[in-house]
Amino acid sequence: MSSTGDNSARDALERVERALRPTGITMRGIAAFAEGDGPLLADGRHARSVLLLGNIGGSIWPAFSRWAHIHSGPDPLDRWSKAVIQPLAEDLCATAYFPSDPPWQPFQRWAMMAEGMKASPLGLLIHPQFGLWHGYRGALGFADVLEATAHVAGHPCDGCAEKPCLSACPANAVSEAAFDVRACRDYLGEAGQGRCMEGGCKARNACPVGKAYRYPLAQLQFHMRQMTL
Ligand code: B12
Ligand code: SF4
Ligand code: SF4
Repeated sequence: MSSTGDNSARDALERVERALRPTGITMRGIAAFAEGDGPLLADGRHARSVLLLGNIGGSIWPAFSRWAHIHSGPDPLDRWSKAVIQPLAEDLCATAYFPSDPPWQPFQRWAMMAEGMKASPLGLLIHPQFGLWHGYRGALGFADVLEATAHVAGHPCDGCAEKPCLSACPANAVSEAAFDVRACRDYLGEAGQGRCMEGGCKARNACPVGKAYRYPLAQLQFHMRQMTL
């Protein structure tokens, strides 16, 4: 792939879009890096561009559920994401990164660079349209400079006077200062079984932004189960 505005760069992005369309994974912005600042590529160079790939609302759930129905084993969502994204990386001579693979790549930092989003009190990045209902399934690193994507306008939490996410957590794990992972986990292990485990994180559900993108119940329950494994 070549540099900004080139036909080959545009072709590559179109190929990614076409290949991902049946999966519900979407292109979630491009983070641009100065020479030497990007993550390492498979060939030892540093990436100049990272294309983030992820879900918006329940976009991946139909394709992933069909796949999971016939592929058993641990970490199904991570394995499905790799089955979709790795061949694409090879096809485009790009390097694939995955959010759960150690050492953790800074997906949230990349997403902030790519789309200008900021963190909510839950630690999750909040999007003005999709709210807290989006995530990342992988990313593709390129040696070339790709055209950066537009940033979102504003940070929804700034204009949210009541901040219902802060009071909705039965474990008091969510505060403006920090997200208390331990309090959340302890709660999920016992009292949370019938509550957050069944209907999804109460703090996330309480946020009024992007309600139309809330995950379907089966997906909410799946993510909660994965978090406690
Ligand atoms: C470790 C981890 C966790 C740990 C948190 C441990 C901890 N002490 O923070 C656990 C397992 C608890 C967790 C839980 C969840 N996580 Co998590 N997690 C990660 C992971 C793998 C690494 C995060 C990290 O430490 N990064 C540090 C460096 C490497 O990254 P960074 O971008 O420079 O740093 C940012 C984060 O540290 C962030 N941050 C700081 N404190 C917290 C606290 C929490 C809970 C989160 C989510 C982020 C966060 O702010 C930094 C500045 O940008 C990332 C994937 C990734 N590779 O980034 C997902 C990730 C952050 N998680 C994600 C999600 C969705 C969740 C859950 C909602 C999962 C679920 N059940 O549905 C819950 C959140 C629960 C809640 N009530 O809010 C998403 C966030 C998407 C978004 N919109 O921002 C990510 C990006 C994974 C993905 N596939 O998209 N997570
Ligand atoms: S409820 Fe308000 S403060 Fe909390 S995440 Fe949503 S917009 Fe931000
Ligand atoms: S999953 Fe439940 S306990 Fe954990 S932060 Fe969300 S509301 Fe609180």
